[in-house]
Amino acid sequence: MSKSILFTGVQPSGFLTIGNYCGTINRWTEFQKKYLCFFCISDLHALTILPKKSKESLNNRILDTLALYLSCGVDPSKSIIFLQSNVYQHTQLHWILSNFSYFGELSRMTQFKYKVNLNQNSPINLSLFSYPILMAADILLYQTNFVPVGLDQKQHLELVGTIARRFNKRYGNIFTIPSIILNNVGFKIMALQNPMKKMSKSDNNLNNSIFLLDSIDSIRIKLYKSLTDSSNPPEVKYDQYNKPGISNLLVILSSLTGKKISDLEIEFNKCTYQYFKKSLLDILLEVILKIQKSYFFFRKDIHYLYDILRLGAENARIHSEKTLCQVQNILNS
Ligand code: AQP
Repeated sequence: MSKSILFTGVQPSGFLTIGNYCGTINRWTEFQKKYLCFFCISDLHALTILPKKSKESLNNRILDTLALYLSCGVDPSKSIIFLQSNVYQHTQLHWILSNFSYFGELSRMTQFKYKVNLNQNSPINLSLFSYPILMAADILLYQTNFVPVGLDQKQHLELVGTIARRFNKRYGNIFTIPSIILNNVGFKIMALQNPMKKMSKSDNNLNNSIFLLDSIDSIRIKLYKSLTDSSNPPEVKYDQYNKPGISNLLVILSSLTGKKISDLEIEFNKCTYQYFKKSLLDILLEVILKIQKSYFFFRKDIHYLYDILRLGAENARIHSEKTLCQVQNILNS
């Protein structure tokens, strides 16, 4: 029996954060054993917020992201790793699907509204608005069964299902309807200085995010400076509304160790925040330094990285072309 298909990706819009890691990347090796996985580097998506950056800088970010995929355990001999812009079928299907996507539903996307709000003084790119349609093309081209994402992408995924159903209703069962995989813990890691908002790789305040490539000192400083609360005595307890900072740190620790939050609350009962942060720092460094060790090994070998992208694109084109042909045939008939 052939394996189910899983599609996932990251935009090379900055260095990956522990938000990206806890939200989805930490399970990629597990998925790789079960499914035929497509790991995309979504450079076209990154253009929605990087239009002014030079090509070289985007290029470097692509290679950084690829080397991070490898150091997080993605294996090019088992999975298909590719660059979105190398597979033209994505933009082609994007345009076709635009005809099955409504202005109203795109206007309701909270991430779009959030990003518009962040950039109030700049013009809004059309690409930022139609981002979920390109995401629909990415996923539907591969007849994907499963898409692991963090909570911020859940609404987009639901829209992908809506677009696919709309198309199928008119033309028959062309697209597989994908199911979302959401981690039980870590699906929304919050910013360290402002735990009411999501940790993001493109956040202008670097102290809000721990990056997988941060130095030990930087991780230590960011973690120690992270916002907690003034409970007296200190209380390491999950309470998202009254103690968002400590709750966020508990979620990160739970995600990295696999321990339940309720067990961590008992373990750190009556401990100072300083002690709690030190324990989290030890675990964080253990995870991140292991990733960094192989990252620097892979990142040096540019030829190897380009070979992976070349082979990955060839494979991705073969798979995606089948669906695109089917769609084009049905539209032209
Ligand atoms: N803070 C987060 N907590 C949990 N999961 C997260 N993800 C992102 N941030 C968090 C998940 O990581 C995957 C890759 O994200 P993306 O590159 O597609 O873009 P994003 O969701 O917009 O992530 P960022 O880091 O916030 O990027 P920028 O700053 O460029 O917008 C996705 O599965 C996402 O859910």
